[in-house]
Amino acid sequence: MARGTFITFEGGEGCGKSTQVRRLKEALEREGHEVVLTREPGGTWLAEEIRRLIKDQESDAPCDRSELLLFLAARAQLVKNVIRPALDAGKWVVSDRFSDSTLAYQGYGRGLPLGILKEMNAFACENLKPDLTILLDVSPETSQARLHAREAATHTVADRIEQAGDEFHARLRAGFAELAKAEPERIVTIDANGGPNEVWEDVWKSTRRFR
Ligand code: Z5A
Repeated sequence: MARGTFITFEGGEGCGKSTQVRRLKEALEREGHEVVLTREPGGTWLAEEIRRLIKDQESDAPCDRSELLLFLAARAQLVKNVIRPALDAGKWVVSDRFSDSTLAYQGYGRGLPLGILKEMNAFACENLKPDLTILLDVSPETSQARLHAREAATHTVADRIEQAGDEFHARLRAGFAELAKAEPERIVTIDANGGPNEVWEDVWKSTRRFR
């Protein structure tokens, strides 16, 4: 059986990944594909527990290195128990974030060394790489506006990582752009400042070569 197709979505806060991930799953299923949807950190019991520790921990919040190791532990579990088996069964896997987030957030954002992060990423996911990564790029203004609107609508507050300052988010955006420049075949950058339908048209087009 042919291996399935692995697509990941990446980008900064409020870029609209989750919205587009859901649309992609529905559209692929309408075409008759079997699709497994997942997110990082998360997607298994253990990885969801780790997600809670990373995002919501208020006292004794993880330091940069333990944060990295927690993300990698969650990824190793997700790859072994969910992503690999689905790909081996010929399914599509669509993930809301994957290993590029580690390079962008822990590398460009927190300043941990990229070379080591790449090796640790490869170790955690046994060298698995996405076939296609869709990078949704938004300006800081769009990101802020969407997050504020969501907080107001859902009566929630920004989590520990979202609260990192403007400089962190600027490094993050520049980091994602560098990653895309280094791997233009795999990483497709989409201007995601427009409305959901506009962004969706570009997302759908970018998957054409795999369908
Ligand atoms: N992280 C890391 O540091 N290292 C790693 O290795 C990994 C992750 C894997 C996960 O949090 C955090 O972990 C994340 C990175 C870090 N940092 N933070 N914080 P998460 O999963 O809770 O959050 P997120 O990945 O950043 O996603 P998000 O905040 O939920 O946003 P989103 O998925 O990009 O967007 P959305 O939910 O689709 O949309 C956000 C809002 O905008 C929502 O109200 C939508 O209705 C609205 N929206 C969406 N699209 C549009 C358009 N096109 N126009 C207008 N409004 C829109």
